[in-house]
Amino acid sequence: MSEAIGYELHGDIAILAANNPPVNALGHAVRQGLADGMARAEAEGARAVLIYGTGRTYFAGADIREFGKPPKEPHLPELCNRIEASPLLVVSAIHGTALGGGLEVALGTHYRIAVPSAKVGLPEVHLGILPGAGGTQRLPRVAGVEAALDMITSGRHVRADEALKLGVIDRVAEGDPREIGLAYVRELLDEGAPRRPVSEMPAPAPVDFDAVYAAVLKKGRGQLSPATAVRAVQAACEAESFAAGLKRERDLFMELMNSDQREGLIHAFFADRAVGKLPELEGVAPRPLAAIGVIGGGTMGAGIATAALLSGLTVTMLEMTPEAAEAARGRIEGNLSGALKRGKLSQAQFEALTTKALTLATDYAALTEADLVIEAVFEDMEVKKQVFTKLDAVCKPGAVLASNTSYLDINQIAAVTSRPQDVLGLHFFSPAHVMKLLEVVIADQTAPDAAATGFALGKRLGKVSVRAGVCDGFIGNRILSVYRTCADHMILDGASPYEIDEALEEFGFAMGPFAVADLAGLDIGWAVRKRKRAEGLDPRARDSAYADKLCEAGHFGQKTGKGYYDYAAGAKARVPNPEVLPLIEAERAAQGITPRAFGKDEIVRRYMAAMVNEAAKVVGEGIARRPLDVDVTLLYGYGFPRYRGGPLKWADLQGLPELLADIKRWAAEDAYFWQPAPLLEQLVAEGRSFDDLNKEAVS
Ligand code: TC6
Repeated sequence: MSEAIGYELHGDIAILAANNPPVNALGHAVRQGLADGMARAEAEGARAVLIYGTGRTYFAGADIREFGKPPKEPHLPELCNRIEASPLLVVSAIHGTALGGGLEVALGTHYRIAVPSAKVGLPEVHLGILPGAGGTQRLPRVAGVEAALDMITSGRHVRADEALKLGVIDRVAEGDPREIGLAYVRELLDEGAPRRPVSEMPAPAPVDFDAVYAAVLKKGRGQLSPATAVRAVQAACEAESFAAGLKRERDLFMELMNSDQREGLIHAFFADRAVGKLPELEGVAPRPLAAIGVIGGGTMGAGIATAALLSGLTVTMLEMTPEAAEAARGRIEGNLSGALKRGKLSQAQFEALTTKALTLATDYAALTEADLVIEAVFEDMEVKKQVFTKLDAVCKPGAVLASNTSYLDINQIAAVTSRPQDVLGLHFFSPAHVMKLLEVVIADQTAPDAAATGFALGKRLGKVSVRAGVCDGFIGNRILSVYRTCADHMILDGASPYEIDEALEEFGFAMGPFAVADLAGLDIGWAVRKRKRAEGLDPRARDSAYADKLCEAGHFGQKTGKGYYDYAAGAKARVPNPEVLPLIEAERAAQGITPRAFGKDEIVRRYMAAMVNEAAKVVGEGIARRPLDVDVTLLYGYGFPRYRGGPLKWADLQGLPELLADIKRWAAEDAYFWQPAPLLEQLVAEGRSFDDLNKEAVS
């Protein structure tokens, strides 16, 4: 017997107890242990088998770390069939989560009991695959096609009460999984309940699978796994036998298993969990965090305050005037009423948050007791310096002082205080109570426990926190500014904003860069361009003024109804603004450029190469610690398609030598913009990948 599965004969009931922390993943030892345990129970004359998990959960799924490696027998599909075919009565007792292969094992058993807090689901589509151990064949037989399609294509976790209604589980009972499981098995034996293999249940009636397939494909924005899973469920209804349905499921599963999308999504899964693991902060305790201050109650400040209130922190909101403070309260209440409407907050909680937990102030003295203060004031170095000088004067010793700047130098800001060790950047993304990304920007003198406090705040607010170093734009905005510039160059050379948006939306971005610019407000880019010109552009840098003309005409994007697009018929019904192309043509003429055609592939390749090249510089300079930090930043803050894993995972999958060759080729037309990143050149020379760097950093 494998140690991963404990075996015990309790009277005439054999008990198989999974013991593979932390989540009882169904790795090789667990699968072998289950197969051996079934055989032993049958050989020792047991009448029934109970399967449950020790520790925090039933099986949370196949062991994802085994994906991409040669599979070892017993394979999960055969194991589920083996369990189901046993002449003994087999029962699962579920607590924690029964996910993916975990739920498939449970569906291979004849009866299922769960504790009320348990959740079940088939989340494989989030990993770029589909349930490949009979889940697409068994779930529709117990829950019906509609419910199975919903669970399998969404991957959502279903609570025990709903799972009971759907027929996925047979009973819900409070208690220890072993005890409730044993009692249930005893009851079933006593009443002479029959074995109940799901594979012997009748095939469910088909639905219009072509229509479902098309709808799911569209919703997935290029992600293949949910739509492919629809075809597997179709086989449950239409295949000539259960075995034929399983075969179809297997074929589709293998197709997805061998896809880049599977690699991308599994990379994203592990990157999510690795991003917060920073060796330099291991064992460093964060400072206490109960009361925070937010300076500036605009969209960003109000969003940060909302997130903090929702996490149970008390917030002092500082504004310049009582009127501005009241306006900030209005914004916060507006945000919170969204949570109220969605049922995430009760009316009583809403009132407590907006009265007791939130204090409005116009005097810095109100911040003396704050454990951490975040400023979200106007993006101007002099203004920020004034704020930090005042904070330095009033805040208690040890308070963490944070700036929400999106590109300014945190070292300069820290330098105006007498306590640079307490200063860091906390770069939120708007709307801050919704967007998951937080860049924790560590300045030269930031103390480890101040940094740890930044991460602790991120965790408390439910954010994905990425450590960033100081530079213009940190990780995300620095890379953004380069790929945006690449898009601007393509426009000068002949592409239209609409072609570029279309190509990138087909690539999988939620929105193309020009639609994003319209959403964010064209005035933001205009201000940055003015600042950069004032600082002095490198004479080799290409510049253009057509976008300024759009702003001069009062077109700032969605908020004014027009930008690159015209929004007269609503945000979703955007149409190209007819004023844009003539402005671009005039700019090309003024610069003596003869426009040429750009295909979608070239648009994507150049845009992505610019992104990857700058990302490699960001990693090479230590602004991001590992390639995966860049990937996570782009996934959570910039609408990068998760099924591609992030820009540096995408680059690995494309092949770094080919990408570098393209960059060098384009350098012949613009050597200033296309300067290859030293790290990219080094990796190509050494035959290594970005993921090799991730693995070295994690191991
Ligand atoms: C499948 O089953 C396919 C079947 C078809 C086969 C033919 N494997 O998330 P946490 C690790 S596909 C390996 O922080 P939580 C995780 O990396 C699978 N490792 O905890 C982390 O390790 P670290 C379908 C796994 O309490 C540690 O466990 N199943 C796996 O916030 C703790 O994880 C899923 O997709 C795994 N399957 O959430 C479920 N799962 O400490 C995926 C976790 O070294 N898992 N780890 O960083 C989850 O959704 C969550 O982990 C959770 C627990 C809800 C189970």
